[in-house]
Amino acid sequence: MSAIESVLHEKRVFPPSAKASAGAAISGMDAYKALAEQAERDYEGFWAGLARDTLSWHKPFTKVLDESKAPFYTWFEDGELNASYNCLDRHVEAGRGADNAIIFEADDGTVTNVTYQDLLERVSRLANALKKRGVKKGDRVVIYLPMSVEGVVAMQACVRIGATHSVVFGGFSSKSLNERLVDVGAVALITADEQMRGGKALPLKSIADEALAAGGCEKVKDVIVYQRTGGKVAWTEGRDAWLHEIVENESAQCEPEWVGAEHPLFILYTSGSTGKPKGVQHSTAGTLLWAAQTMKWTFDMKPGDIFWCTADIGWITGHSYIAYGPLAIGATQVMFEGVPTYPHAGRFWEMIDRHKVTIFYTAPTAIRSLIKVSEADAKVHPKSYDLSTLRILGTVGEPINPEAWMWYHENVGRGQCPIVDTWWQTETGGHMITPLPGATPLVPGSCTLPLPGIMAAVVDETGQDVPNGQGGILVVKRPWPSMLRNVWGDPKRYQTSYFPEELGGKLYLAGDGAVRDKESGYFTIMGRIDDVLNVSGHRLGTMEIESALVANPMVAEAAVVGRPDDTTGEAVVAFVVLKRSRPEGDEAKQIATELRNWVGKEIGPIAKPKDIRFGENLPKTRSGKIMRRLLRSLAKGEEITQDVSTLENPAILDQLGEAR
Ligand code: 7RM
Repeated sequence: MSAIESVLHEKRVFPPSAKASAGAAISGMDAYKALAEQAERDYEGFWAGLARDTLSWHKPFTKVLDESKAPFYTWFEDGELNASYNCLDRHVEAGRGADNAIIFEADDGTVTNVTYQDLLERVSRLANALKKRGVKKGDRVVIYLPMSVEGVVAMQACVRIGATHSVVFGGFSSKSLNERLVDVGAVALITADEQMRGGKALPLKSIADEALAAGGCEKVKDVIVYQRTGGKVAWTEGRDAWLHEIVENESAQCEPEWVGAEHPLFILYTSGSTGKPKGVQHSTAGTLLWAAQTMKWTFDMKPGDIFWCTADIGWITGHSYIAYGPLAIGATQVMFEGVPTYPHAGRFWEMIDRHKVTIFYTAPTAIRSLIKVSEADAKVHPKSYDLSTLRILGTVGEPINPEAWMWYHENVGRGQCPIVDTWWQTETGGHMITPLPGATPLVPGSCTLPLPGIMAAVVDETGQDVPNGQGGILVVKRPWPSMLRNVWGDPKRYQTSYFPEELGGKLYLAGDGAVRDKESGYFTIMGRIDDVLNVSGHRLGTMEIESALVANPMVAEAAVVGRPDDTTGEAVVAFVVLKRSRPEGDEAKQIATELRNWVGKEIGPIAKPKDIRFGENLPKTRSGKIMRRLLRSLAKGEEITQDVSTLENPAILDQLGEAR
C-alpha cells in the first residue's frame, strides 16, 4: 500500500482530550463551526475583526478587501502599521520587556536568553545603522545568515525602516544567491563569516563574495557581516562592515517607519514547475495578521508556553513561525542553531527537556530520520528524556505517513499531545488546513479541515467541485489576507501560475492534489501535481535541477523526477545523457559523483540527485517529448505497464531501468 492509500484507509481517530479542549482558543467543533460560519456569512467583517483585535495600527483601516483588480487583491489597504512595532515595542510598552523573546541554543549547546527589551534595542541599533548606510523604505535587503538571533534582528531591522527583506537559505550556493540578489534588486546584503552546524564551520562570507563577484548586483553597496566564528574572511574595503562595529555607537531607539498595509514585508524565493524560482511577495498587515492569529488558533499559545519551531529562517516556516508569529503575540520561543543529530540524535528531546518546551513544531523528515536512529539506540530515544512539558506537537512541509504520525504521537507526545498537521505553502503565508488542538478529532496523515475564513476546496481540471471521496486539485476559492500579492517583478507569472484561466482565473491553484473524506470532509494532501519535488520538506523544481545538469559541459540532456523515499519523503533521480558514450561501472560512479557535486555547487546540497542513471538517450515520443511518467516508474524500479507503443526508442527503458 502506498503512503496515500494507507492514509485513505486510516480508521484511527483521536478526539481532543478534555485537557486539550479546556481553555483552548477554539475549544471544540462547535466553536470552530461558529467561526467558520461567521466567516462565510460576513467574510470582510470576519477578517476586519481579526485584524483590529490582533494587530496594533498606527492608522486604522477603513477598507477591508478590494477585489477590483482581481487576482491582484488588497487587504486593509488604507491602514498603516509597522511589523517591528507589532512584534517588539508594543510588548515592551505593555510592561513585558523583561520577558524572554528568544532562548537561543547554539550548535555547541551555549544558551543565550534575549528579552523583548534586548531584542528591541538590538533591532533599533541595526535599523539605525542601515539608515545611516542609505537603506530606505522600499529598498530590498538580502539576508544570508545562519540560524541566529542576528537573523531575526536583521529581518526585524529591515521592516522597522520599511525595507523589504529577502532571506536566502544558508545552504544555497553562490549561484543561487547571485540570482536572488539580481532578481530582487538588493541594495545591501547581511551575512556572516561562517555558520556552525553539527560541529563544523561552513563558509558564508566567501560564498557571498563569490555571488557578488558573479555580477548583476552592482546595486549592492553594503555587505554587513555578523561575526559568528571569527574564521578568516576576505574583505572589500568600503563595502564590507562588521555588524558588531556598526551598531556599537548607534542609538537603541529608532522610530518605526509606518507603512501601508500592503507594503511588501518580504520576498521569499520558492521553486515552481517552470523557470527560475519565483520571488513570492508578501504584504505587511495580511502576513503578520495570519502569522499571529494562527499562533493562537493552531498552536493555542498562551502565556507561559514555550514554543519551538525547528525550521530555518531561510524558509517560510522560519519567517511566519520564528521571525514574526511568536514575536507578534509576545511569546517565548526556543531557537536552535544546529542539527537534530549533533552531538547525538537525542538533541531535540534533550532540548525540549532542558528548555521545558510546551509546543514543538517540526518536519516529518526529521521525525522519520530520528525514528530510525532512536529505535536502534535507546540513549537517544525520546523515552529517555523528560518530555512531560509538551502539550501540542506540530508538523509541516510534507505529508506525514501514519506510521511516523503514530510514533510521534506515542513516543514524543506520550499519547497525550494533539498533533497539528499543518498544510500550507510559501505563497499562503501561514497555516491553511490544519487540525485545531482543542477541537478537531485527529486522523493520522490527514491535515483535516481548513481554518475559519479559508475557503479551500477540491476541484477538477475545469474548476468544478468534485464530490468528497474523489481526488482532484486543491484550490482556495476566496482571497485571504496572508496570500502572496505578486511574483516579484513578474505579475504575468503570478497570474498564470496561481490563477490559471483553465480554472476560471479566480481560484487560487495550490499545485497540490487532494481528496476529502466521504464522511468527515477531511482533506488528505496527495502531493504536488506539477513538476515540483519535495525533498525533506524543501521545494525543488525538476526543471531547475535539469538546467543545472545540462549546464555541465559533459551533459547533453537530462531529465529529473522524484521517487518516494522512506526518510526524505521524495528523492531526486536524474536521467542523464552524456555528450560522450554512456559510462559504465566505476566510471559511471565517478561521473555521477562529479555531477552530484556540480548540482550542489549550482543550486545547493539539498538539490543533489540521490540517484543518477546514464542512458544513450531518454524515452521520448516520436514528437520528441520526454515521457516523464515512464521515468517515474523507472526511478521507482517498477515494471513498466504503460503503453510504450508511441515510444521512439523502447530499448532505452532497459538501460535506464538498470539498478546502478
Ligand atoms: C510550509 C511549506 C509547500 C508544499 C505544499 C505541499 C507540501 C506542506 C504539508 C504538505 C502535506 C502538509 N511551504 N506540504 N505542508 N503536504 N501535508 N502538512 O512547506 O512552500 O516550502 O512547500 O509542501 O506539497 O504545496 S513550501
